[in-house]
Amino acid sequence: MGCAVPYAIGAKFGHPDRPVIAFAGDGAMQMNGLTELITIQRYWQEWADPRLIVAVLHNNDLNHVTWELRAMGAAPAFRESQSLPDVDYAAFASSLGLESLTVTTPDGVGPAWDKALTADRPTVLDVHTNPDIPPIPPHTTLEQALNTAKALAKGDSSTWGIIKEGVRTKAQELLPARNLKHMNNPLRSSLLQVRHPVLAVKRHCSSDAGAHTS
Ligand SMILES: Cc1ncc(C[n+]2csc(CCOP(=O)(O)OP(=O)(O)O)c2C)c(N)n1
Ligand SMILES: [Mg+2]
Repeated sequence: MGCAVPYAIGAKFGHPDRPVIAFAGDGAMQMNGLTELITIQRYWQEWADPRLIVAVLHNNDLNHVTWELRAMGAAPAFRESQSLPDVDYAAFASSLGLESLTVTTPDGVGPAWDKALTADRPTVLDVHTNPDIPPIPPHTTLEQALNTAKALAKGDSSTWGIIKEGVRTKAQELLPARNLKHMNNPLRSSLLQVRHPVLAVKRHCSSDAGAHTS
């Protein structure tokens, strides 16, 4: 946690002629990413290709750990430790003279990436995301599933949101038209337009890799 933006800056110094993309959680941005945007503001004009895109996954929650506690400890979300103050990441970036966009709907994702990938300076994409979508790892155990169900049954404040998103996701799988839209994912098609390979930076450090592939 907290490594994406500093690693992205390092990648830019290693390959100033290539675009670099970092995906960062909002908790990580509040930990150190926001201050590292000041580093970007200081140095970006030295880079031959000025594109450095920081996509902030804005869910107002330390979500990885919220889900970890549900799946491993059968513990409902403990808001006092998990919730984050709401911050306007795009406004902060703008105040530094960086490009910025706020994305609040799925349809806004494609155009935002198009703008970021054609910008003449680094960009912060403030992407609002839903903390109630389970980050299901590839090998979920029965114990993890049961723990999560127990946590929700204990009165987790997100119980109904999680059920709603679960039903909606299942319905999308069953409706072919929606499926097609999902397959033609706008981020993927925007990235395919970039001529040189893009360096994507992981959100969380490897110590977390066992539980989630984030
Ligand atoms: C330096 C450090 N502190 C704490 C953790 C434990 N940890 C892993 S993920 C996480 C929450 C991350 O929250 P956020 O950045 O908002 O990302 P989200 O999971 O919400 O997408 C925490 C506290 C860590 N991996 N590294
Ligand atoms: Mg978060």
